[in-house]
Amino acid sequence: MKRVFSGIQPTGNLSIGNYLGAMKQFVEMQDDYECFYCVVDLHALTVMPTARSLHEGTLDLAALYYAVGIDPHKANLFLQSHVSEHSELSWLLQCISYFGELSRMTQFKDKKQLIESSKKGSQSITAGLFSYPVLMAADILLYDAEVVPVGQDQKQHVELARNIANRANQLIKDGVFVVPEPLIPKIGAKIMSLRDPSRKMSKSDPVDASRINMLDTPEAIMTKFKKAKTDSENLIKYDPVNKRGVSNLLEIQSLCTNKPISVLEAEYENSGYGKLKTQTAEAVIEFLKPIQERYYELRNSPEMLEYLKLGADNARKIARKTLTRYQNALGLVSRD
Ligand code: AQP
Repeated sequence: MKRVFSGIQPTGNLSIGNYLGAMKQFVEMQDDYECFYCVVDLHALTVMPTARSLHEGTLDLAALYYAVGIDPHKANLFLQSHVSEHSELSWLLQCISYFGELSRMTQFKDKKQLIESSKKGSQSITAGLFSYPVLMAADILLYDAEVVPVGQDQKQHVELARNIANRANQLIKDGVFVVPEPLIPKIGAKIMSLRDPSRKMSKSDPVDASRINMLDTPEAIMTKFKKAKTDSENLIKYDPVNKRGVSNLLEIQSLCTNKPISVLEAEYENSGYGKLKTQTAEAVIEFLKPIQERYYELRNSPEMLEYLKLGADNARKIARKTLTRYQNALGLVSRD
């Protein structure tokens, strides 16, 4: 079985964008791959969360993973900080990563710009925010993962992990790391903000109306979709370049109902945007209902903590082997 790794940071309210771009694939892959999925809590530290928001956000995200269908008997879900090999390998990889390549990461540039223009100012851009793609490379390479399911925005970071793996294979030891491939869905790879369809929907966007949170109430979902930004043409057509808002609604509805976009376009041929918005909201409400029910059952259950512990134990066995292999290749003297 091919091995898969992917993670999500507990940095806010998980949005339907995170689900459709990443988690949906995680669930679909469980039967055919050996899966390692992670709540990347160490990544969340890069934006200096409060202890309470990190703690609660980590458990919320773990419960959502299980609620969307991650089966603890098929996939290994764990908290990144429970497997200390992630931090250890990250340092070793930082020593073969270049300042220049990290400076070119568009996500760092975007976040830096956002922080600089906020009240916090440039003093709150941490070194961790800059180097976190190397920690992500360590996350992936530790598991010899061949496939990394992600949304479009993370493609560049997986490419960095590939470059680092190839560099280690050339400079340190041939074959020391498996070179991973990103897996990006054809539809849903970049769900856009409902308030500004030129921007990605993000769980940490300060404007709550810009996204559908996985735990939003039906009323909130309906209100957000009714106010979703579209255009003035009043023509329902899938054209993600010129009609980003309308295309975004069609993608969301298609993924939540399993109806192809071409079928939706035909159904809405003589309709206006009002109907598209209301029916997209209804489809999302219906789709999220069972997920929300399972989430509330699981969130404070003792089984969840047991599953996470089991996931971390399984993950650590593989992570330790890979780390030792790389330490030996580097020439670090073994303790044993
Ligand atoms: N809008 C999106 N559409 C499709 N996929 C998305 N992903 C994120 N936003 C969208 C995918 O979700 C996973 C979560 O990755 P992450 O937690 O590491 O953070 P991110 O990519 O930076 O996502 P966010 O929501 O924008 O988080 P914040 O606001 O904290 O930075 C990834 O696979 C990502 O591609």
